[in-house]
Amino acid sequence: MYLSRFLSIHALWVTVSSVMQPYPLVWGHYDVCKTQIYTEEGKVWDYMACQPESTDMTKYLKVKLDPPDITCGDPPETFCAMGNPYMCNNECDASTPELAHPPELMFDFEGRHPSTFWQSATWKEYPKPLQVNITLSWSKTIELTDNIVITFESGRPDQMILEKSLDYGRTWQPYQYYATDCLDAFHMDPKSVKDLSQHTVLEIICTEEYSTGYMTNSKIIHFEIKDRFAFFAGPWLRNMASLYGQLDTTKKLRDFFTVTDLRIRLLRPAVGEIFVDELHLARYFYAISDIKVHGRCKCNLHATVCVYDNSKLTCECEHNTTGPDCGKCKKNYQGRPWSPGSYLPIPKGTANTCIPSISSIGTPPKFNRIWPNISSLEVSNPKQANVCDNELLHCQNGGTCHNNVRCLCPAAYTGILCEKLRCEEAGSCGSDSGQGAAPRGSPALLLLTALLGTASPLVF
Ligand SMILES: [Ca+2]
Repeated sequence: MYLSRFLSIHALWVTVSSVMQPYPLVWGHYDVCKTQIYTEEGKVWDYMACQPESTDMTKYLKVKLDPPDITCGDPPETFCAMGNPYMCNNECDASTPELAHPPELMFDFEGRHPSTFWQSATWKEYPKPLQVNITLSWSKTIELTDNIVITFESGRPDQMILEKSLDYGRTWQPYQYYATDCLDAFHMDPKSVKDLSQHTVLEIICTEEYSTGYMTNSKIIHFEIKDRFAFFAGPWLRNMASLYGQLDTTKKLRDFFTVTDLRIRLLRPAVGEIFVDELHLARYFYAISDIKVHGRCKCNLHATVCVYDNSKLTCECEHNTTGPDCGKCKKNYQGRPWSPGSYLPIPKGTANTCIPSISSIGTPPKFNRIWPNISSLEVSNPKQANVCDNELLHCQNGGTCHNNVRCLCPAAYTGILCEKLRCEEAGSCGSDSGQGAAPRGSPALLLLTALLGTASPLVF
């Protein structure tokens, strides 16, 4: 028995070792889903919350432009030089590689001189607006971990909206408005991220910081992820525990940094003067040399590896979970409802593993259909995780573990791990019985309070 258990653990360890990749602990812990620990019984698995490494997500996106034919060069056209708007004999020609500016040049390796860039057609149809949507799609939920940085080769646009989608592009919400004049363009008062606070961190603002006209030297637009993190983790992001605590307990905050798609809506090119120079419309266009998006696959703290296969990102789920985001329990592991892992308690978090579909006395019929009896479980699935083991999977409320496959509960309790009051199931608990279990998540809240110290509670 022990030998077979050891061998299966050893096999698992070899598998895990072969897929685990070492990387620096830039983002704290959560880089391992399980580890072996030594107990009196020998080696056993210790499960913990885990997440993939933060990485350059532009390698995995699909880009779409709207209108689709807005890229310059088909037919060839001339435009004015970036540095000198009165020198208007530069050429864009889609059929000549050296003169073409296709969208993929927004995501190639930058650092060479001159830059490579995508460029739109010029504003020759003025006064009809020159508007372009650039949609970046991952077909996968990702969590942003660093600023989105857009580097323009042309002047930065006079009006632009950065939008996000959480449902693969079906619906869109604004992330941030950018304008030379926020009031005029969007009827919004100009703000900077630095005007926000822990309480207003989710506010959608219009900023004039990145739209300072045609002749400015800076070509960069940010969407400030790190400044927003800093409201919780401090200016140098040293107190990541505090940020993780907030992400864990505040779904809205976590969702704010989660996207499946981004959309850059270019609404008006840089003009730099009050009036558009109608005699030189070839001065006006958009050109972007680089877009940076850093993030990680959202795997609900159940995976450290996210694979890119057939142009698709998928979490390699641990903890008996499955799905592209590890968002449900594997078949036959639905012994308790699926739950995401938790960052708390710091530093290892809580794995919230899925457990086999088997219950103690009073097994619901659906579980009976999956597991006709205990012996069939033991025979057909010798490698399955235990329901309880007195080491990591504790029976609660005084329950005792029987043969690792069921908790024997005291009379007042029921549930796979004796986690439920029997009277709760019957709906007959008195309001002052004094027996009620602590509210779910209360240890997490206590820890969070400790982590945040004197910080006032968040209101979203
Ligand atoms: Ca480039």
